[in-house]
Amino acid sequence: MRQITLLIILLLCLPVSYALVCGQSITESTVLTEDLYCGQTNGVVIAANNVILDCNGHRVSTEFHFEKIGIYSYNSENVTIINCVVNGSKTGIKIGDSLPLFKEDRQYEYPSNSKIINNTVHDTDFGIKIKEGQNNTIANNTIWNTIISAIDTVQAGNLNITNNRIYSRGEPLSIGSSGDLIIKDNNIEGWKVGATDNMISGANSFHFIGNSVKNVDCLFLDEVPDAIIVNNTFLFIDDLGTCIYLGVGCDNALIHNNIFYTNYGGVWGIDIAVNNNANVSNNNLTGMSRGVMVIHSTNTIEHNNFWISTIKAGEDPGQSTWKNNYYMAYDQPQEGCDDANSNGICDDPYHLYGGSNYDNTPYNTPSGWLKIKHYHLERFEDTHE
Ligand SMILES: [Ca+2]
Ligand SMILES: [Ca+2]
Repeated sequence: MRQITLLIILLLCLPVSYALVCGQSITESTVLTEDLYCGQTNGVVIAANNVILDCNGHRVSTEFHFEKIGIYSYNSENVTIINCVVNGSKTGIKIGDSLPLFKEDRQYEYPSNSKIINNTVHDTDFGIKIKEGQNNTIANNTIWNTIISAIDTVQAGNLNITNNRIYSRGEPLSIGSSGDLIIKDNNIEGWKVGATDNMISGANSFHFIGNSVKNVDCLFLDEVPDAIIVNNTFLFIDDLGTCIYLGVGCDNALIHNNIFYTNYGGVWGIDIAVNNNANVSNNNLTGMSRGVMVIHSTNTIEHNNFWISTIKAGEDPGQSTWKNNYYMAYDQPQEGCDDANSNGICDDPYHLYGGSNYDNTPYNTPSGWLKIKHYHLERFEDTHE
């Protein structure tokens, strides 16, 4: 009897598989069995907690630009949306709303713990939108040809955006007022540099790690203190703008081990503007005429390779610390870099553009600091054989 009861409970927990009609609200986990072509109505509305919507590769299609939503989880918690193909509509997939949940304990809360995984969203104004939800995950999705933004969040605390492929004609990322924000291992492509940014504003903590960013003004941060920007590749082609711009309230940034590449000379690689205590280290900046700008701020710029042919590898009126960098425009005797004592460091300092600041230890070969370490290690090993 107990086994039969368990079996019945198990069967009740399994998702139902049946053909939905457009605009239908679901309150239990559901597997889609056919495509939905919905014209000018919403596609699927999720109206209960703990629902899994598995489209099983099926399409939810509504009219392009029309003020509707492909898949809408309205004020529900712990919702999972997987394996859906969504096109058309104003917004492809939306979580949350401005109306808070009214919990049993009479505390207002917002919909949380949603997972949007392994979906394809395309040809919408907004791709995936989260409004006032907490602890949500957007992972392994493909989002392309979005007109306004691919991932758009407002007041979405503790958000994890991982391993998505994004191509947006508008802003790839538009993230406002997040708690802890992790953006990791995504492939993010814009339509045109100078036209759109990846815009991040008001995060408590921000980890931008291992992403590939192309054809968009790479990162525009506003009120994002303690940002960690590590191990990314930024390709910004034909641009007149800035790759990473730190606006107000962005102290203590770590910008480390990134590749910046452009083919066009009119750009800033990193503009730190008015912020303090940034550490810009071990980056490769190639092709732009202007590498790092720090104005009226106290930061440390070290162990970077500036593959920049002009004198504006670094611009600093005077407050920041520049040390142990490589400057392509200052690595040979005819450029003023002599190395009479053969220690791999130019004997005279490198004069930074825009004031009277210097890098007192400019290396004369790319990543020369690593070679010096190897040299000493080899010497050590030689003498201890
Ligand atoms: Ca040179
Ligand atoms: Ca020297």
